[in-house]
Amino acid sequence: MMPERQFTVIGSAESGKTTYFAALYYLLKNADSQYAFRLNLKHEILDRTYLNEISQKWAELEEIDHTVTGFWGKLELPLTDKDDNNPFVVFIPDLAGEFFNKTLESRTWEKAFADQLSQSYGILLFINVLDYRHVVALSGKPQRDPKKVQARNESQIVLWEPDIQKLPSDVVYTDLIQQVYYQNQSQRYYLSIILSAWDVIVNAPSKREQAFYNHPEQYFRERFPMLSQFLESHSTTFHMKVFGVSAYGCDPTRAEQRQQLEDVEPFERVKVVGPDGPSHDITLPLLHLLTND
Ligand SMILES: Nc1nc2c(ncn2[C@@H]2O[C@H](COP(=O)(O)OP(=O)(O)OP(=O)(O)O)[C@@H](O)[C@H]2O)c(=O)[nH]1
Ligand SMILES: [Mg+2]
Repeated sequence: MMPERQFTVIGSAESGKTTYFAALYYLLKNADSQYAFRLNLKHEILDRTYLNEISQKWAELEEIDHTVTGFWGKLELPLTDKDDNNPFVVFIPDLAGEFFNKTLESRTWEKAFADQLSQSYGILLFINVLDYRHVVALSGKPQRDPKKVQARNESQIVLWEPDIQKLPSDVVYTDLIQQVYYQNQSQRYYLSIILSAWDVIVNAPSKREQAFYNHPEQYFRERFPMLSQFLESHSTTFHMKVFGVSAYGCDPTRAEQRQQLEDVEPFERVKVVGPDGPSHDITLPLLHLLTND
């Protein structure tokens, strides 16, 4: 039997999960020797339909549809190291982001996900920088009478709602990671944090924001102070690396940016900024989980 490795993917809706896998599969399939490992073509994948469909869209710089709720995308990647030694298969399920919504309210996962998590020792955590929501200051006491609330200052009072699309990003992701921790306390995880749509940072209107481009870990510490502290104080459980990843290499909604990329080799479109600086290597977040360095 071929050795298998299970990884888990965590990320709210639109966090860049499917786009990353689309680019990863396309590039591994068409790679020469750019990466530390390659697709093992001798191994039959049961079902390539999903991977082929999303990777074709990525290659044509098309946006990929929102993953349908209830769907567990099959990502079965048979890999080997460069010399064709040590073949193994990586399983990474791609899920619709809504899957994570109800965990905030119920603080439980479906059994299939809990099982996946307990079998994994690697987690890919996706955060879309386009979708960052700041922590909101809670000023004033919550009022019972909604009319009085309106009279005081509507915008100051934020009522609690367990909605993953509205809560501050730091709160949402801290809650998700804490649940991973409390349900699997004896486990050790290699954790790659993927800050997706990283091209947005280099094109940001403020110089201060642009300066984060070569320092994704700094961005993460500044924008996710609560999660950073939690991970730091649980560093025996979570062995973390942060990557700024532009899987498209541009904003796919901007025609002029897409046009600029049309003549660029697919390998070179991708931009990944990791602890060792900028590169085009889409496999780096996966490599962190595989090599356990
Ligand atoms: N600018 C930019 N946008 C990106 C990039 N990668 C993804 N996006 C955008 O981010 C959004 C979400 O991408 P998906 O890959 O579909 O996200 P997902 O996590 O699979 O989302 P769900 O399937 O809804 O859970 C889309 O609008 C993409 O166009 C990138 O490299 N750059
Ligand atoms: Mg998706």
